[in-house]
Amino acid sequence: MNWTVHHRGGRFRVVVTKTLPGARWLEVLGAAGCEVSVSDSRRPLTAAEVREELGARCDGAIGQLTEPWAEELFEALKAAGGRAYSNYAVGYDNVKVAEATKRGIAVGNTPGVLTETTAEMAVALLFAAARRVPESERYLRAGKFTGWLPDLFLGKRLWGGVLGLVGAGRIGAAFARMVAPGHRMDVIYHDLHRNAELEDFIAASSRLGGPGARPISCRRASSVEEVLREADVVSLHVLLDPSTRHLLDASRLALMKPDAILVNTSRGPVIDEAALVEHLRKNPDFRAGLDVFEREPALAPGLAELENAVIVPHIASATRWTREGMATLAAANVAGVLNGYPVAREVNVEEFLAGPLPRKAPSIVNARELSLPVA
Ligand code: 8YV
Repeated sequence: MNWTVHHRGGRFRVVVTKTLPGARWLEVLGAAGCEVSVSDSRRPLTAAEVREELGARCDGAIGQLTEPWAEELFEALKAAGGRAYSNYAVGYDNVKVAEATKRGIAVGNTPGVLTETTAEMAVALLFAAARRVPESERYLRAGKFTGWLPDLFLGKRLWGGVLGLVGAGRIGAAFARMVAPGHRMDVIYHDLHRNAELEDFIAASSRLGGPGARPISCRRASSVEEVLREADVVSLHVLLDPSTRHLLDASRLALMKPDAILVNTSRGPVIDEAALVEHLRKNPDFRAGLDVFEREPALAPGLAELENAVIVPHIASATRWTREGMATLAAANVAGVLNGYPVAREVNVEEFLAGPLPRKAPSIVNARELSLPVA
């Protein structure tokens, strides 16, 4: 593994543990007076490797979901003079924010820029699973298609069904907006908070109708179990914490319709993956579309052999625009904190990425705890 240094001689020193897409993020850091040390490693770095590069002098770091940003690394960053860290992700279950806060280190993430992109992957997984796209493609490529048949790869009709969300935040709501009106699906969601905006959107879409379109509804369920029982499609959009680890275990999977479709673009450990493999084996009409896995990059034994599972390698946010945008937001978080810019209350990412960068840190999750100025 090599580290490449950009903008040598800058006032600040920033360590970036993976080469990020695009050029803007490096421009942002350069303009903010940062010398940037970037790893070219294609495998996850160990804490020891990151610590070594932080060295004796480091003001900020941009890291990845695959790295444990906890006591050891924040202690090393603090000892090197560090004040800012940004995850290259919206989720930050790999970060012990309290350990950073304790040491006066700001923690950034990259919300907004991956909302629709991630929802699009949930849509892709849903339709691939419902209409058995990867399975039938494998059959075709294997030369098994010897003639049209009336019952070849019968799938599941989504039109008029019930769309279930576990978690109706930014990404969950975007997914529902993309699917429910066009396929005239009723929405049932479980979330700690009511999503009135989503409810209003579905009500307005229902009124718009269209030729022969049935009215559609959106209802907040009082429990996850209610969503699982009623929905034809269940898409997971929760963050990972102790309350959501193995949220879908064997007993909750058993509540779902035998031909339901389960989509997961959130975090792998939200599903007990071994239990899901068992459930998929026992219920051949049940389907799963998975972007994330419990022990990435490993898959639960048997999962890869199951035809009723559609699996992709954690790429839900992987469009060029989004990944370049994530890099710019992460860079702006670190550059903003180091330069003493205020933290944005909310950022319009389209505007933030298109124009000259506002002199703000776009998303710092412990801004209040650190009493950083907010604008
Ligand atoms: C990325 C993600 O795949 O943002 C997140 O929380 O899971 C995805 O956008 C990942 O973070 C890349 O590091």
